[in-house]
Parts: sequence; structure tokens; C-alpha cells
Amino acid sequence: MTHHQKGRLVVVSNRVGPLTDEGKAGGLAVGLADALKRRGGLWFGWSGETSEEGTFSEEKTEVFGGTAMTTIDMTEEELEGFYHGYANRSLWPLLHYRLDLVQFDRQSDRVYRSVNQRFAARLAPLVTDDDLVWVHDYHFFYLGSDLRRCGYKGRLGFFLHIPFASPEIFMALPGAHDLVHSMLAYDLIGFQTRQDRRNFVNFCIHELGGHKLPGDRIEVGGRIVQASVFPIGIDAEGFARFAVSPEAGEHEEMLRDLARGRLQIVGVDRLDYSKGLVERLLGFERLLEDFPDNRGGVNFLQIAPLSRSELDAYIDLRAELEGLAGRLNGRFATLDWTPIQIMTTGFTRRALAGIYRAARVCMVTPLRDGMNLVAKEFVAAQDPTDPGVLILSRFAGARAELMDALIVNPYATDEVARALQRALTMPLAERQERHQAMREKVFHGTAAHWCESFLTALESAEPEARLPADA
Ligand code: GDG
Repeated sequence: MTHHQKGRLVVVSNRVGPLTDEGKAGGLAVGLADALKRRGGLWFGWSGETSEEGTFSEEKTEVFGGTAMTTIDMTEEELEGFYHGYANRSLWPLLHYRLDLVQFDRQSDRVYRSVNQRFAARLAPLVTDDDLVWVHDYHFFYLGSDLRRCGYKGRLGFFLHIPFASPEIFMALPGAHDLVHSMLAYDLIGFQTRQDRRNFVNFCIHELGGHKLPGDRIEVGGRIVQASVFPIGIDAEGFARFAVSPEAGEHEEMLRDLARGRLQIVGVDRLDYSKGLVERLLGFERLLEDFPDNRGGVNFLQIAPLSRSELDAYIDLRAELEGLAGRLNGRFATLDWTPIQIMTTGFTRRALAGIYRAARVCMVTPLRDGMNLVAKEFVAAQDPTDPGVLILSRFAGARAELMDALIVNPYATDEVARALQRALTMPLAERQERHQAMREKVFHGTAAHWCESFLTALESAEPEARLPADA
């Protein structure tokens, strides 16, 4: 029997871990940590620190059971060009369809490519051709082809956590052809949704002269790559347990006490322009204008931990949101009611689960989102006998599975206000029915399932260990 010997799993991502502290880890880290523990392996990435020697610094390794976490530093210049520059000022807005916010800069482009090369060069001696190497996200598009150039011949996969923009948008990137061409060094490329996959395949066909093959494969210049859809999930059982933990209970109770019978609406998002926070607040304001019975009867809590706060676009967004919330509170508040509360401090995952459980409505209204795990966490945290209602943007990847949410166009303020009104007045039976349907999806499509589906597909991919024809 020709059964491929299960190799070690080697995960590459910008930030690494945690492998243990389950209370802190997000669904993604939990899923990957489980897979690493099961197979034994290596998690490789950036240490989160800068030093003079940068990528030439000593590796730091921590070992837990059969799994090692190995990280290296970057220089200040690398952090600026690679992370703040190319990844977060160019690729992030581009892939979220925000050409108005994109900044291109040849220095960042150069540094991004060199960081990919140097991470590949440092990884190469740590892997063997029996391993399964799985690279994550938009920080490392080029790393696969760089690793091949270092001689790695084993299986090599890539997963993109954020959207892949349509070719019309993607073409705005200087060097777009180079970037997608380098992706062809991977044997398997995973996307969150069919639409993301289609955008990538269309780029390969129309811009690089490729064509479709049976299955999920495409051929471009003699190189065959599999491009498939693997929607990411959460550790649903774990999160549901968090939601009934004592710490969750305390937070749930606190929020209910503070609400004094008012219905609670929540939002939980990194403070990021892709999440549609401004549009969400405008939708809430429209609710208070058009459905005045809600005045004094609903509380909106937006948890928005600061993210990338050294970038101008994020500084501007924060100021805009604070201005908007202040105006809205000034306009509608009474002595005993403040409609909106925005918090930029984060919570533990257990506390968060309790907050979700106390909410009658959760608003997940990104303008564009790869998947959105908050939507799934909210569903997992609900009490099935008295569940809250999810309002979900049509532009979130999660929409493909969570069709039983109230789906909205986040740009359409009236539509958002009407969905809020409908959610706040939805009869118990309908809430239960919608929740039950979503719960099945969330408990089926877990992080572990996502991980295993990807790795099974990667294991059966035939590694050709070839570079793109003209690379
Ligand atoms: C990218 C893609 C894709 C938030 N506030 C707190 C807190 N969080 C946690 C949430 C959730 C996570 O952060 C956010 O995940 P999302 O999926 O919503 O969004 P991104 O960070 O943009 O993630 C996204 C994801 O990658 C995975 O592929 O779904 O589309 O953009 O888990 O709960 N956690 C804690 N305290 C907080 O205050 N502990």
C-alpha cells in the first residue's frame, strides 16, 4: 500500500502561538495548536520583537511536548516596510477592496519580498521533505516560492485568511503578476469562500494565461496548483463551555444588571475600517430616528480593541467613531440612559462569551471580511432556549454558512435599521429556529474540521517541487 507517511506539520505565520493557554487563544490558534499537538511539529514565525540583527538574530525556541515554536526577530526597517508598510498599508486595504486607502511604495515592496526570502532561508534548514509545510496569510505570499528556491521539495500549502479581491481590484497592485505567479509554488492554496477562490482563478486565467483542469486544479505555464475552499471555524464546544463558565456568568449578569431590562446590542471587532463600524453606528442612529419606541429601551455596546494604531487610517477611524458616538449620545441620551458605549480595552475570552450571551442582538456588519469568527462565537455562546439574533453583513465570508442570520447590506443605513428593529422584536420561536440552524453549521464546521480538511487535501497533493516556469 502506498500510504504517505504522515510527516510533521510545519506551520508558518506572522505571529506564533499560543500553544497552551487556551483561555487566551483565539479559534485559529486553538485549531492549529490541536493539529500540531496531534501530529507533532513546528510553528515558525516572527518573535514580535525587533533587534539590530533582525532576521539574522538567534532563533528562539520553546518546546511543548512534541511541538516546537521557533521565532526570529525583524529589524525596525523590516517591521516598517514588511508589516506596517506592504502588509498593512498595501495588501490589507487592497484585498478588502479599499483602493481609496491603499498606499504603494517601492521600498515596502522590496522589504516585503526580502523578509519573505529571509524567513524562507531560516526555515529551510528546519524542515525535511517529509514534512507538511502550511503557510498562513497575506504576510507570506512569496515565502513558498522562496522556500522552493532553497531546495524544499515536500508538500507546501497556503491559506489566505482574508478575501482575495476581484482581478479588477487586484490588478491595481504594482507587481500583481509577480505576486500571484509566486503563489503557484504552493501545491494547495486555500480560500475562505467560493468567491475568493473564483477571483484567484480568474486572475490566473485572464492575467496569467492559465486554464482550469478537472477537480479544483488549475494549470498555469506548466505548473499545476490546487485551489480549494476551506471555510474556517471556531472551537465551538470549547467556546460554548466558556459561555457557561463562572467568569462568563459574572459578565453576563453584570451586563444584564446594568441594562435594567433594556435589550442589549453588541458588536465585537478589532478597530479596523474593514469592519463597517461607522456604518453600524449610523444604522443604530437611524433605528433611534425611525423607530423611536427604542429610545430608552436599548443599549449598544461596541467592544473595539485597538489594532495597528500607528497607521494613519486607523487613527482617523478612531477619531471618526468617537466623534460619531459622542454626537449620537449627545443627541439621544437622557439622565438615566446613554445609548452607545464604545470600549477599546479587550476582555478575556470567557468574559467575551458571557457578554455575547447577555446580548439580544449581535451586529457583525463588515464592509468586507474573509470569514468573521465573531459571528460564529456569538452563535456558539447563546442559550438555545432563549437565543439572541445575529445581524450579518452580506460581505462577510461567514454569510455563506450562516444564511439564517438577518443578512444586511451594511452600506444601506435604512436596511440596517430595519434589521435591528426586526431583531429586537423577533418572537422567541423564530429566534430559536434561526439559532438552531446556525448552531448546526457552527458546531459542524469547526476549527479542527477546517484544519483536518486542509491537511488531508495537502497530504494527497502531488508535490511537483518545481518552480513556476520562468521564475
Ligand atoms: C482575520 C480575518 C477571519 C475581539 N475582541 C476581543 C477578542 N476578539 C477576538 C474575537 C475573534 C477575533 O478576535 C477576531 O476574529 P475575526 O475573524 O472576527 O477577525 P480578524 O481579526 O480580522 O481575523 C477574518 C480570521 O482572520 C480567521 O481566518 O475570520 O475574516 O479578517 O476571535 O473574539 N478576543 C478577546 N478579547 C477581546 O476584547 N479575548
